[in-house]
Parts: sequence; structure tokens; C-alpha cells
Amino acid sequence: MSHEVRTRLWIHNEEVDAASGLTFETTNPATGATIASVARGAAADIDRAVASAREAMASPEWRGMDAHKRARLMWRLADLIQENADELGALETRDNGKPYFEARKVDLPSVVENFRYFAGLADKIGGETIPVSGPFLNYTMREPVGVVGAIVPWNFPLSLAAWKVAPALACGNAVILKPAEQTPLTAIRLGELAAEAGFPPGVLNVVPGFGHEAGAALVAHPGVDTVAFTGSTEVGRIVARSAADTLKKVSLELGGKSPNIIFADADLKAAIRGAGTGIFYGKGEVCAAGSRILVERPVYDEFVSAFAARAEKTTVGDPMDAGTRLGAIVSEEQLERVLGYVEAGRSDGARLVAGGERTSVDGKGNFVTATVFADVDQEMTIAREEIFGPVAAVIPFDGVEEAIAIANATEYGLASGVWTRDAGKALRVARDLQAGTVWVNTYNQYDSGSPFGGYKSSGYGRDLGVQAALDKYTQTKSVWVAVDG
Ligand code: TXE
Repeated sequence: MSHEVRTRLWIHNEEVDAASGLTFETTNPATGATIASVARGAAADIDRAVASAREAMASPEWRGMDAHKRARLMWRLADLIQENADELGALETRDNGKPYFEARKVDLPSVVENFRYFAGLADKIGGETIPVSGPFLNYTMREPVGVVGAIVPWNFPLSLAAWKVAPALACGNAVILKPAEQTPLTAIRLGELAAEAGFPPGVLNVVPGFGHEAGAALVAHPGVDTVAFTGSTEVGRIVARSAADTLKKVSLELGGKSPNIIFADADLKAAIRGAGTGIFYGKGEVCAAGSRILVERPVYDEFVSAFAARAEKTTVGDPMDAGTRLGAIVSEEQLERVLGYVEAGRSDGARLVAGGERTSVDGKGNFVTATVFADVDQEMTIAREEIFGPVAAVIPFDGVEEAIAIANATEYGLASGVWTRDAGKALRVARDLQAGTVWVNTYNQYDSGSPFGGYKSSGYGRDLGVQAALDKYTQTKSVWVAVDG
């Protein structure tokens, strides 16, 4: 990689050390090697970032910027991300452990597309004129909310940052981005590229650091107007509670335990492929992972043996190798969590039909084999709790009613999948599932234009989509003008 890894805070378009002078290490989970020491942002740094962002929001350069120009800056940033996609993809792979082909061929193109999509929105944000009673002209204006705190996790560090930064900038806000402590590197680089694209100082600040330090300070800060959070349900609750003190709006994209329902009349080959993508893509460290695979009894045995064979063929390896399909689990801590769930599956009496082992590449790294448990009961821990790893729980069912009942018997409601050749059945199930996304005869599809977010304990608010962007990142002003006569 030719570009030097950026490791400091990015505030007011400059690299700075943390006020405390402290740093933390970020490691490559595929080798255990330290990649870099990163500045450990905390409350004093959040203060600096907020001051910078508020200055941007008050400045003619940003607040007064022509919307067409804002759109052009976003396009320029998209171009720069594309020009640097090899470097960013490799950095993401080193920091997160995901296969390079996922980072480079899936994540990076979607990040570029995201900035372009929302660049298109930047100069199309208008209000309404409303036919009110009386001699008045009434119209609305959609104004930026102000300073946005964006807190993102480690599973899709750059993509999830883009999901928040792109619409927030399109709507004219200033953003303080707090990446996860496990994967801070691409976010810092994004700050640098935004400056290179021409965004004025303070429009995008990046403060790496720990959740309980930088993250908590960002949520509590009175100078931050809204928080867009993706992470665990547990921390989502803490964020919502803390944000209440300053009455800031929050949006929460949290965990999931998504059902992927396979009916006996499905194209079974396609369903097996889809179930594999659903749980093994991204090492299963995907909030929408199809971690509960519900299979109708007539095809249950056939599915279990074919799916186990598929899991056995999911190649664990060096994330930089083109043939690798399962990379390294992001951290030692997460690996322990995943292995703990494998143990829970065993002791609860589920039948382990594939994987379930810690493994290594060249004797190193946090790897686990693609794991499938069959004969899982909805009451078991592995069917109720988010594992966030490549561990599938296969659950048998009889008929539509039971499928829907099992699918909805979870505190979560992020995503879901349905596999059937019967269109009426698919639509019925899509109607009755309590989930923010339903995929029919496919899985893990995303688009900048289609809203994504949860029902129930999977959170509230949506990422992506024009309406969600306007809801989250603008506020509405109603203007009344008395008209003569
Ligand atoms: O998440 P955290 P963790 C789930 C998944 C995973 C588990 C734990 O099941 O196994 O959560 O992961 C920041 N105030 N998901 O512990 O802690 C933190 O620094 C403000 C699902 O890594 O929620 C990071 O930037 N911020 C999920 C971000 O929150 C705080 C993605 C997420 O970290 C904070 C990640 C605080 N008090 C984990 N504490 C998904 N839905 O995709 C932490 N953070």
C-alpha cells in the first residue's frame, strides 16, 4: 500500500493528536499484528470537533453554500473514493479481517454509489406551499438539523459511515464521525479525502476512540443536534437514554436475529445459496444476517445435508487471497463470543452438522469455520440471541402459520427472507413479518434508494432512501406571510 496509514483525529481539516496524547492499537485480526497506534479521542476532543462543526454550520462557506456546489463536492468525494478504492479496500480488510474481494468489490463500490446518490439529492431539497385559511402565503423550508454525531460499528466501517455521512452532508449538515475502536482507519482517511474534495473545515470531523469515551461524549454533548447510531441493542438503549437529556433526535440501527424462511415449494438450490450468503457473507458479522433458517419439513433433511456440505466448502483463509470466502473474526473478544455460542448450541442439544471450530491461517488469526446447527428450537439461546458470527441455526416448521409465528418470536425485527415459488404466499408472508426488510427469493440486497432499519428492538429510524434522509437530517420550518387584501 503506497499511502501512509492515517492515525490521528481529523478535526477542522487537519490531523491532530488527542488532547490527552493517548493512543490505542488497532490490529489485523487475520494475523494478530498491530497495524497502527491511533489517537484516542475523548471528551476534550469531542469539544474541539463540536466547536469546529458549529463554526462550519455558521459559516457562509458551508451554511451559505449553493446547493449545486454541495452536490459537486459530493461527486468529487465519490470520485476520490473510487480513485483510492484499492487502498481503502486493503485498509478495510487489514483492519476488519473481511475478504478483500468483499471490501473492494462490494463495500467500496457501494460507498461510491452512496455518495453519488445523495449528491443527486443535495440540490433537490425543497419545501411545500400550503393552502392555509386566511390571507396568507404559507410555505415550508427543509433546513439542516445542524451537527450530526455519527457512531458506527466495526462490521462495515466505511459503508456504514457512508450511509450516515452522505445523506447528512447532502442535507447541508456538519458531521462528527466516531468509528468503532476495532476499525478506525478508513474513517480517518474519509475525513482526509473530504478535505481534498473541497469540503470546508469542520464539515466532516472524524474522532476515533472508545465508545464509553468519545462515543458517550458525542451523544451527551449539547452542541450535537442529532445522533445517528448503528451498533448493539444494548448500547442503543444507553444512547437513547443519554440523548434524552439534551432532547436530541436519535436514530438507532441495532441488532437482529433475522429469519430466512424456506418453503418446500422453493427453488431449493437458489434457497441454499441464499441461505449461505445470508449467514456466511461478511463472516456473519452482519446486522441483517439470516441467522435463523426456517425450513419446511418436506425439504428439511435435504436442505440440512446440502447446506452442511455448502458450509464445509466455505473457504476460510487469508482475507487477501482471492479464493477466501470466510475471513477473520474482527477481534479476539468477538471470537470468544462466537465460540461461546457454539458451546451453548451444543449444550442446549442442537445438532452440529458443520464447522464449530476455531481455526487459524499460518498458525495465526481469529478464524472460525462456517458453522451449522440443525434441529434448533426457537427457545434455545442460539435461536434467540444475536451471535454476530458465521453460525446458522436451522429450525424445522410446518406450514405458513407456524413459519410466521416462529419468525416473529424474537425481540428483533431487522430483516427477513422468504423462499417460495408461490407469489401469493410470498406476499402474505411479507405482509405478516415484523421486520424492516423482507427479501423474497433473494437475500442481502441493499441500495442507496431503499430504506433500511428495524422494527422492535432492532431500533428506529431508517438509513438510505430519500425520505429517510429528509426525516433524519432536515428539520421543517413553516413560514407565514400576510398577503395584502
Ligand atoms: O458493539 P457496540 P460491540 C452487536 C453484535 C456484537 C455486539 C457487540 O451482536 O456481537 O453488538 O459489539 C460505540 N456511547 N452489534 O460491542 O459496543 C462503539 O465505540 C456511545 C450489532 O462492538 O454497540 C462503536 O463505535 N457510543 C451491530 C459502536 O458504538 C458507544 C453492529 C458499536 O459498538 C458506547 C455492532 C456508548 N456508551 C455490534 N459504547 C449491527 N447492528 O450491525 C459503544 N459505543
